[in-house]
Amino acid sequence: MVTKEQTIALLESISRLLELKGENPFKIRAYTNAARALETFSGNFPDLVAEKHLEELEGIGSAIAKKIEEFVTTGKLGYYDELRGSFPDTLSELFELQGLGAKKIKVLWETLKVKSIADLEAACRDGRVAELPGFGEKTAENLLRSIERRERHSGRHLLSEAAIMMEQILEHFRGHPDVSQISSAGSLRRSKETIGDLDVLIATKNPKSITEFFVTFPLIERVLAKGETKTSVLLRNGMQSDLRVVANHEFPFALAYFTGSKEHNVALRGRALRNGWTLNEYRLGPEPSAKQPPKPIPAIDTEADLYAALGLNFVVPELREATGEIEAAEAGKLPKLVELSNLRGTFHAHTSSTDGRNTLGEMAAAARDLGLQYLGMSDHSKSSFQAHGLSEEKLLQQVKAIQELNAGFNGEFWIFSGVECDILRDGTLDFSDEILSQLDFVVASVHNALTMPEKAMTDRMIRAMENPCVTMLGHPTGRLLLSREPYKIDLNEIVKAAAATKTIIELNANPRRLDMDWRLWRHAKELGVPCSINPDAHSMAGFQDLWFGVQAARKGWLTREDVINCLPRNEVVKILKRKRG
Ligand code: DGT
Ligand code: CA
Ligand code: CA
Ligand code: ZN
Repeated sequence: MVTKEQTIALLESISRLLELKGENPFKIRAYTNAARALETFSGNFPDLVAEKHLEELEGIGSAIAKKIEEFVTTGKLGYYDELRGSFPDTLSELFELQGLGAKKIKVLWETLKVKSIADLEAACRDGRVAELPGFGEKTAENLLRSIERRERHSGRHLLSEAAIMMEQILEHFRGHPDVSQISSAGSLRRSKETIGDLDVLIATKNPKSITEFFVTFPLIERVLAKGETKTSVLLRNGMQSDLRVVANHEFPFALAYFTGSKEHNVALRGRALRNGWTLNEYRLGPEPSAKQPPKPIPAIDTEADLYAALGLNFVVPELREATGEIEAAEAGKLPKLVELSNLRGTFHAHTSSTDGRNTLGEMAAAARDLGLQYLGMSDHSKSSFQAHGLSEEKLLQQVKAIQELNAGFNGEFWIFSGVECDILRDGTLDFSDEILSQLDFVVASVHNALTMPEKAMTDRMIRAMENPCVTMLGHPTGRLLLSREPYKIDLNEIVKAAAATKTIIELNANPRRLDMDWRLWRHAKELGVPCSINPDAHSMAGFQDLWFGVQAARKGWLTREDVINCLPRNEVVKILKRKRG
């Protein structure tokens, strides 16, 4: 069945193709508007289409409504296939490059016959791109850099984007009579911050029917390989997906094996061997070459049974990275990891007064609708002019507006007033202590002068943390996954300084950031540095990112006791105040 997300992807593809054709802007906008309208529609999508109510959504006209109906009822859209036919398939990969939109791609295609990234690289290198009107040498250089960056991260994708696509695949199989068990596996199931390919595992009595049905998934670009137990496909968004099909009794073994990580699997196999067993993706059996007779093998119906058979407590997929989880599972010392439902509130959100999309009231309502009891607002400070940072005056006005809103909540919800204050080049802050001390909390972040040498950058952040007004350090490394490297800093020193200055470190939940990285949290926890899982929300929908933050915290072995926004309001207040004496 065609889903809302697939329809949105289709509408967006159409608008890009129309732009490439040079169609009039109104027509192009009609498709992007329709995509936006579906994004915000929260009702039942199949019913909306079946009952012919599409046109009632603002932004969808009758022509597009008809196309959506055709796509949803037949799984195809003639108009789209025709449009696609007029361009080479490889042209779509150009859209993956930063700094290149449809207008420029159109020029490159029409004047230089550039139809792939390889063509573009050649045209940048031999100077043809620099000579094009509206391009120039600087643009050609930037494009080369984008191409290099893409190669460096080649084929990896953000967890958030992979997760959406996986939902679509699982949705495709929903209700299929031959599916006995189904699960995602691989790095996605482990909630890694970036994902190579999408691994799907299905247990069935009828592998043929499952494989045939998989290749009818509407978002497939090309089938790469189709076999009895494994099928690989390339999806339209450039991701690859591997489907493995097994028998029901093999499922727990295959699920553990294909979830990985490889290193975790190796450790499991080693433990099996000590009992005289061999473990692979299909079974746990006696090891023929074992010196002693194997121990009896218990019945295994689930992954948990498998861990139990190996003398281990169940290890959740997030922890299967071979960083000591096996030893902890053996000793019964795995931590009880934080869960999304443990969050009582959150910090770090922006409003339309700076670069956010919603008002203070709307952001508060969105946080409250998620069941949170408090929200810490932190718009940008004045030096972040590209993000429309607040002046002192505007900031104090916002503090007043927050007080008024709080008075109306009757204690059922609370907004903390704060700011995301720029850390200036020398480690001083963008606002004076006199201003900052009027706020409930301060997130201090680096937003400019990103290319300092490591020692200078580290000292800069440490100096900021030494200010008693600074409650927490925002996105400590500034990395943007798959697009911008972290600042050069000594994170161990930063974590040490956070402990010494009683500064909280943010786990920025934006799926492009997930900063500070999960690999450092155990160290931070040992030193007693608290974590705050912050959405860095720029719209009401931004609070949804908290899930990614929680998954990253879980990968970092954090429990609810390690995360300050699991505390009720009256207790979190004490933590916010503890540096200020
Ligand atoms: P990715 O796709 O690069 O983000 O990472 P994974 O972990 O999803 O890796 P992938 O897709 O190559 O393979 C899925 C899982 O299958 C992997 O986590 C562990 C298992 N696996 C794959 N190849 C091997 C192998 O050679 N040995 C062992 N022990 N396990 C393997
Ligand atoms: Ca994978
Ligand atoms: Ca794979
Ligand atoms: Zn920021």
